[in-house]
Amino acid sequence: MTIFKQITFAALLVLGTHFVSQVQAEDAKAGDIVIHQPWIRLSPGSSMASGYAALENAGKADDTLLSVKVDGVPDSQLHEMKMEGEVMKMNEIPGGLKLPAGATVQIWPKSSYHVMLMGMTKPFKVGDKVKGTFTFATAGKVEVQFEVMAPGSMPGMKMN
Ligand SMILES: [Cu+2]
Repeated sequence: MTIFKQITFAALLVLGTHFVSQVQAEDAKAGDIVIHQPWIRLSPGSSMASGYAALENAGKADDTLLSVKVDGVPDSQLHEMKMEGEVMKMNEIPGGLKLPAGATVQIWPKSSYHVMLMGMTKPFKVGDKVKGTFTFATAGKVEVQFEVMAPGSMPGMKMN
């Protein structure tokens, strides 16, 4: 196990305890899936950005996140970061992101997942509210509102 993986695992454990099962103002729900706090982090001087959320599967069956679309973003992919030798690489997750029953999967800067948002011609501004759609294999489609945040920033841990 690499140091990076150990740190990521520790971060997941810490973050995991902060999430509660309540639906909050900006959360969205589709079937048994709750999308907690969708937000977008801008990249400085770039036509790319990253999308984040915490996905809680409150059901008894596994589900899969198939895609995340964002208004004004021509191309988006679910990415996983991995160490390949000494180099950190990111790749599209084949077949989508698995959401085990009863678990919360973090698409978050300290996890290995993010939604890569590409090809924007009109950049978002900090504080924008941007519409998007999450599509799940079982739970179907759900509309969300992303909050746009500055490079390097992150929502406060206001989950509980
Ligand atoms: Cu990426």
